Amino acid sequence: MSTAKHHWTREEILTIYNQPLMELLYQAATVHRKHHDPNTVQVATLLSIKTGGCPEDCGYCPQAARYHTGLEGNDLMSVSHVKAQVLRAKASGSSRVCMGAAWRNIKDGPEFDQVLEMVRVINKLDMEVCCTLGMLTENQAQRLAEAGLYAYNHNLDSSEEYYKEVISTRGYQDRLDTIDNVRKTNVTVCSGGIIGMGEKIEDRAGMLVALSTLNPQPESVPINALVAVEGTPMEEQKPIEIWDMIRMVATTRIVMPETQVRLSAGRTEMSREGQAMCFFAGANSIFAGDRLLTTPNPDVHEDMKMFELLGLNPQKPFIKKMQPPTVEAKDSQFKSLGEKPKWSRPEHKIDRNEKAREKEREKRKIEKVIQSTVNQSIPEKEIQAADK
Ligand code: SAM
Ligand code: DTB
Ligand code: SF4
Repeated sequence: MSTAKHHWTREEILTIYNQPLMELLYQAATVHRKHHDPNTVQVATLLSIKTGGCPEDCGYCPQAARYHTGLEGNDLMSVSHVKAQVLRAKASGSSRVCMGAAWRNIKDGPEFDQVLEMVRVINKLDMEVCCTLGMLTENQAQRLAEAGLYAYNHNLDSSEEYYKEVISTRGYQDRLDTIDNVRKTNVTVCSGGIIGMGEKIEDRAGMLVALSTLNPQPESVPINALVAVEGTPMEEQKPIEIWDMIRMVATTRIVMPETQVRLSAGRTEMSREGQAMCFFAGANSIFAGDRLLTTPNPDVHEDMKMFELLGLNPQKPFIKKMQPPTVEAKDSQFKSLGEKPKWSRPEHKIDRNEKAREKEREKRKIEKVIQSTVNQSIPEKEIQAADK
């Protein structure tokens, strides 16, 4: 039975976040030791199973089709390719796999069936399976649960107020509705956010209020530092200071004592000493592998050296909750309903998102002009050749 407090206010969280660092670290490490083994850190692996071409306008995301990030997109991966990647990850010490798809939402049909098959295959390899596939309905969550999904990742990203400055194609409540649908099943909830998008400390606290007042609290909370990708609306954001990450991790640990706090995007910019302080402050998971979804991540051998240096052990799977059983497709109780989740489409304008979109349009125009010039020059060459 959880004893976590669920009625944190923004003021209380700000007081925790802003206290002298040594007090904050001591408090967070004390809470951490009460609920977790301080020398165990979960190693998880990200797999981008469908890359790029997303219709949403998330200002941080290199996979949004409307920004010009030069990213090479990919269709949905085959089940056998996923299996091979997962076997590699398992061999290098990973106990959890998170499959990400650049989708706004899940659509019932052959692609979702293929993802369900991936979940079955990975669960049978005795790895915790997590997916992040965008918005979903209750029936879709039930089908994922039946296939053996352990966790669903759906981030709140920031406070409700600042979310409006980041995304215009969906609202905060849409995110909460998806989390609610996941909660109706046995699948655990993974939800966190990003720091360094230009938000205030009050927004970080606001996000932690939204997460910690969920009942039950999310079993997993990823804390990402923005990876400012060229071409996205946030390309010019300055990197956060390590102190912000340490304070954010420590505060997350204090307000959500039982959750797995995941030190996620942004580790390439962090020193070993900085990461060690994050582990001391309560982070107990990393994403390993030289790529996150589309951006670089530290080398796995370097991470293992860091574990050795700090005396950390990789966490075994299913420590916090039992492995879910897998039901085969032919025995499924939850049939496809041909559904798509409903969402609010606020469509307010965000200046920096509009500017980045305009840049993409301009670049496309130029590319078209170049292409048509090249095309026009072909008959001219042919004429010259014929003239010889
Ligand atoms: N499309 C799905 C969705 O939005 O829920 C899943 C994939 S999405 C890439 C998963 C999460 O990655 C986002 O919610 C965001 O928190 C994080 N993310 C994406 N781009 C990032 C970036 N440039 N820096 C840090 N975190 C990022
Ligand atoms: C999360 O909060 N962070 C991970 C995982 N959940 C899916 C993704 C980070 C993505 C960073 C940008 C990229 O590599 O595309
Ligand atoms: Fe699409 Fe997810 Fe990226 Fe937003 S974060 S643009 S929903 S892939």
